[in-house]
Amino acid sequence: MQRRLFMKQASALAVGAPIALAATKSYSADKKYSIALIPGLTTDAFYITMRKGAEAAAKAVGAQIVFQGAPDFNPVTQVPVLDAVIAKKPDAILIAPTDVNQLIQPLKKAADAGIPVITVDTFIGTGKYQTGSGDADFPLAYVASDNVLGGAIAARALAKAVGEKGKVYVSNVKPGISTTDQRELGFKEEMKKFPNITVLETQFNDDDANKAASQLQAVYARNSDLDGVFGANLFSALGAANGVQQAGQSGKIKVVAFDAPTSIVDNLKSGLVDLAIAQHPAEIGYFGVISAYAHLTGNSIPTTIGTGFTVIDKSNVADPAVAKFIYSD
Ligand code: T6T
Repeated sequence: MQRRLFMKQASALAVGAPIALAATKSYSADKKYSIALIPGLTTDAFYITMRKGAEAAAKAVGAQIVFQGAPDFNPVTQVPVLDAVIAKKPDAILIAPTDVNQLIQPLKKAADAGIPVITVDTFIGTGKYQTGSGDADFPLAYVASDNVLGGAIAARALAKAVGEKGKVYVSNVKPGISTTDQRELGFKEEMKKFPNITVLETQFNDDDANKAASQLQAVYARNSDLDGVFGANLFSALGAANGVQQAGQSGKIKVVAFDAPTSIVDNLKSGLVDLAIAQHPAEIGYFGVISAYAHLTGNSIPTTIGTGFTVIDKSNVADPAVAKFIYSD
């Protein structure tokens, strides 16, 4: 049984230079801190799993998590949620911003109100915080997967699956999301090492799996020699895989998936999906809360915390050490 674990967490735990930051509020060991967690959207297994990790950390330090989000991955619906959270004056805000630019000013309001902000999963601006430059460096820390690396892992896996030649494309959400932009970037950079693979134009699905499925069929209709697709997040991958199945091309058009919802198990076993790159969302939630707590209790924290991946395929999906990284529903 082949087991491939990509664990970067310990080595990447303090990538950013630790900066001494004075906690904005007085603290006491007995205080029960209220930490808000605003996901990209509430119904996504990725954020549901992140919440579990956040709750586990909150329990360990005696804090309270307020989980509040929007029904879709969209700044237009996320900003009012953020405003409502700011009005409740939590001790800290953890947020997965749904756009690199559109969340800067809304989050600045939280920082100006003295509420520490930590971004989880996604970032605003360049993602380089506490640098003293730019308008988006005010969050204290960024806790996330290395998404460029994730895209490169996907490219290598897809290149191998298609025999290092042919036509592939990226099924992605929409431009302006730090995570999925970086995955596409990492994927395309790595694909340059495979000159016999043509990367077709990216298809953007607005986080809608049905749209991703239709797009797969449309790309296949235009390219009957399509060899593979990289689904750059949960809904992109799920939709692309469904599209492959609906087109009767299961196992012929190769699918590499980012994220690992429960449905991935059957899709890997049946051969519809070749490989899934599971992030560690529980770890992101856990270290997000621990970072907030550390800051609130007067400790300095690293500006960047990198979490790991587990690469799952048919050969290791039944291994409990691997299967534990399948997301919660
Ligand atoms: O891939 C995750 C997350 O990392 C990304 O920022 C948005 O999509 C997901 O939540 C999966 O749906």
